Amino acid sequence: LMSFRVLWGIRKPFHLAPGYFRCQPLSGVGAPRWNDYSVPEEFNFASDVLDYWTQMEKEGKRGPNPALWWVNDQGDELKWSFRELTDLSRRAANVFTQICGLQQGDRLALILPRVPEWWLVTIGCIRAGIIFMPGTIQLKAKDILYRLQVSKAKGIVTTDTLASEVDSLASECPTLKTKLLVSDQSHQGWLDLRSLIKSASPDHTCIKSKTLDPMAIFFTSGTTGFPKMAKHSHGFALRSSFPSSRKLLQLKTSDIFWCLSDTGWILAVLGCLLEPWTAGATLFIHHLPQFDPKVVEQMLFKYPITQCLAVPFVYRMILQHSSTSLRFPTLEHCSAGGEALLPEDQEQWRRQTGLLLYEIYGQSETGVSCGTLRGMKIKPGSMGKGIPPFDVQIIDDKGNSLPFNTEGNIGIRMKPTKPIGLFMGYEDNPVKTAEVECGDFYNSGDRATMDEEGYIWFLGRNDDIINTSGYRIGPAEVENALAEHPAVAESAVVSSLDPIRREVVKAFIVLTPEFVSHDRDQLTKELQQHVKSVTAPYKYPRKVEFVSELPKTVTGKIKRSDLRKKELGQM
Ligand code: BCO
Repeated sequence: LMSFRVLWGIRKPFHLAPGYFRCQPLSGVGAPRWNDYSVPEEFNFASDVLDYWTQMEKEGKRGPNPALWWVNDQGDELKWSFRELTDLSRRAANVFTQICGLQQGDRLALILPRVPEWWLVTIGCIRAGIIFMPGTIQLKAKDILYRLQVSKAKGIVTTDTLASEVDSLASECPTLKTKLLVSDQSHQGWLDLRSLIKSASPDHTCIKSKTLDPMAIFFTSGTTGFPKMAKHSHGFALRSSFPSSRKLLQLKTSDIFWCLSDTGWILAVLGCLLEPWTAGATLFIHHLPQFDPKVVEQMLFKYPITQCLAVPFVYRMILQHSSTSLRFPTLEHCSAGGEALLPEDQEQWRRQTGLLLYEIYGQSETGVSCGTLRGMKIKPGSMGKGIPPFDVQIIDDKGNSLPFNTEGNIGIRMKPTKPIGLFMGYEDNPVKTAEVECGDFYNSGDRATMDEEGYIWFLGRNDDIINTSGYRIGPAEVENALAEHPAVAESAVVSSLDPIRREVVKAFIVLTPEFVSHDRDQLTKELQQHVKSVTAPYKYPRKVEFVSELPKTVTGKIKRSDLRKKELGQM
């Protein structure tokens, strides 16, 4: 097999296909066959992709735009070229291995807001083979404790807002050896990542990672229990180079791409790292500690951003809060993912901005598995088609492909060969991994239909998982948080329709006798605040209903499905 480095050496990064990712005709019809790509045995995004662009810059073959263009509310701006990124991320890799003693295969929890160091840590980890585990800055002590313990993390990188929380639980994490801080202040017991990077050597030899070696772990919520660890290989990063993936956004070196995902999600690794930099484009980032649609709008007017990727809620909020024209001077292409896009939002965006809004779909287990490719006909309400090498089918509960226009689960073929980009499994959890295997398919648990043209129409979930504003929330996570409050005898948490957020978390609560006579509005606020304080605040119930009892089965199990169907207008 030709090495990926040689491949990049041909200096045609936008035309990788010929003879390399071989697409064989399927039964003579000329369509690319699923999972029929030659894959190099070794791949490393840092050395094979970023260092390629660094070389292009050195040879004057890339253009003047930076690789990273970062801004904040205070008017600070930072621009890093690929050359600087390479230099700094090599230093970061040396910090991890030489100063922290981390080794290939060790796990590092990464809980940072949108600060430039997030990119140095992710790339430094990729260079050193350290498995990074992104987490949202909204995580609270218990969430972090769980993550550190279950992953046996050797290190954590975070900011001073979470340093004390981590200190309060570090004694319960015997594997945790290294605490790295990104801050202007020093904190006892923590290493100062910025100054270590500054003084570290820029000479680092990138590991020769196998394409199927682990690269990252994403925590993802399930119907029961605590979040699972979806593990991805370096091949996940390789998938962004596949011609089929490149068709999605069709980024060029001259593009300035803004992905608004929080750094804790797989969407950030895709949209704020792999997609733009595979194309040699500029990644634009606003620090945006608090989401504000006005700020997003201002940025789209002020900076020469050409492409934007965000959850549908972000576009909806821009439309709702804007009183002026939304004809952005340089914006050409907009994509939405993380939750279903409403046709009315799509239409309003088109009317106000003159731009189409393209939908993408995926999960922490899959990355982007479906989408409307740039330039492809948009069918409002459909999230587009499966993106090779994924063979996306609608399947029944036994893993049989269903006929067109028949409701079933969204499945991705994983047998006889697992396609590059699909997760490796839930770490240390063969039972949960087996649960999502359905015949020859990975079963996403998302319900949909497929029409005769291969467009997929999302219908929702038939389990208790809540998807709100692009967050996937397991009801048990919220119920456990509520249970810690003395007012809560028991609770059931479900998804509920909402005019602004489309779906929100709703808690049905049975009060303990002492609290039955308390003011309900006051209690609602107190319980919401309580959830925000014990777990990541995005999970808090935006709706609360106090009930005298919860619907139960004869064996005493709470029937969440009855409540959910009622809330979603399905009964
Ligand atoms: O609404 P409230 O103000 O009452 O509460 C908000 C926050 O104010 C609050 N909060 C945040 N940090 C806090 C805090 N409270 C106390 N302490 C803190 N440290 O908690 C609530 C959080 O809700 P939110 O995050 O939804 O807030 P907001 O401002 O409405 O944000 C809107 C979005 C759209 C920016 C946000 O919802 C978001 O980022 N959503 C996207 C998530 C995402 O990226 N999903 C992609 C997942 S990956 C995937 O789908 C695969 C695709 C291939």
